[in-house]
Amino acid sequence: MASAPTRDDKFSFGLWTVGYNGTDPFGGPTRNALDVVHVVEKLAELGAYGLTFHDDDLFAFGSTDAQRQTQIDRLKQALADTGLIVPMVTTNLFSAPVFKDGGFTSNDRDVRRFAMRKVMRQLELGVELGAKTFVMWGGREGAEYDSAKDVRGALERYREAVNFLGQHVIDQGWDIRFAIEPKPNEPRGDILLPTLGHAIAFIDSLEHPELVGLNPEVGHEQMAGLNFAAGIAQALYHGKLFHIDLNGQRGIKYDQDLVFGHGDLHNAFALVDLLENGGPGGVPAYDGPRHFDYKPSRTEDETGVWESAKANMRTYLLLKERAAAFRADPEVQEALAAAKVDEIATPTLNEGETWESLAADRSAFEDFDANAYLGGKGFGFVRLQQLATEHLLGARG
Ligand code: ASC
Ligand code: MN
Ligand code: MN
Ligand code: MN
Repeated sequence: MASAPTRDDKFSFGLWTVGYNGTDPFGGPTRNALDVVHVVEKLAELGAYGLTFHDDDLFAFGSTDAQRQTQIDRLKQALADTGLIVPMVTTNLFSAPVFKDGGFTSNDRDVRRFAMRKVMRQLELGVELGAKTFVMWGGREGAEYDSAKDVRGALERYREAVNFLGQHVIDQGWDIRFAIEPKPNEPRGDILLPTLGHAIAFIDSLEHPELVGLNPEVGHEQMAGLNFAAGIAQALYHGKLFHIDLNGQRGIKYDQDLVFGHGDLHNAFALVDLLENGGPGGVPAYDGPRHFDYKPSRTEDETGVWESAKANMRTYLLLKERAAAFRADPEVQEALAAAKVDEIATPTLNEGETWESLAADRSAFEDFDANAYLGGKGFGFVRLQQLATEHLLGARG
């Protein structure tokens, strides 16, 4: 059975996650607010290593400079007392009324300039606290009505903002990178950069693409009906997995933000296997924070909040243990070989092959028996998936 989480596991939580008070579009809070110092102490006690936050999570929107500083000082003291770190920060450009049509892409230019200043302020605080990643979740960057938003214009303003902030980081010599977090919809009817693929194409268009990567969230890709583990594999392929938001989602519906694993458990298993064993030679493919962006259900009391925080970490560690057993099982290794999973690593062309040499290779076409595949040997993918399922269920080794 998986051991208790330690700081080496690099588990982090948003202040807004365990701090979620249960408010949803149909009802108000079901829990009292949690103080940041209490949250830091509890997370440290439970084995997490990091806390992340939006500016407005720590000091309410509209706080005076003095109120803001008081909260920053209280957080700093709690970090010093517990040894917790702040690996990532982000800005809230979605809650305040001023952002009703977005921040970087509001049709109102004054709002866009205000949004940039709000981000600059939080960026500076993040650097001061040692954060290495600055997440950009553009929740309100979108529209409900096609006639109301010039999408090309909005993308150009988004690009202008990210280019500007990247140059700011370069000019200041700061050691922090940006991570864009896609989401298809909610709270807007349609959000710009709705999936990992859209965001990767956008990042490629930036002035300093090396400064900008992705913060994929499990549920956000699954809200678009996409395979999260496959999306992470592509993010890794492009060198863009800068950060990750782990949680659970059950199908295409509102953003559930369930505990990690309380959604598509098979996909969570594949994800942990990829993160932990997917690097060259079976080493971890990702060494950044394992960040939980979930919401303790509004049915729970504060005890339930901490139980759910523990559940995220425990499920991750259990899946890590199950994935290691899966990789070590000789029958799995044999099934992987039979399924030719490794053969995808072999280039399709021979070294130095030209179109002439391929055209002259009779074994590739004229003498190749394509018809033998009808009734011929299968790949055994289903057997492999059943082995994965049995490991996931703890039924083997
Ligand atoms: C973020 C982030 C989200 C949203 C959401 C706010 O910064 O990663 O998914 O904000 O958690 O409710
Ligand atoms: Mn430059
Ligand atoms: Mn979410
Ligand atoms: Mn998120």
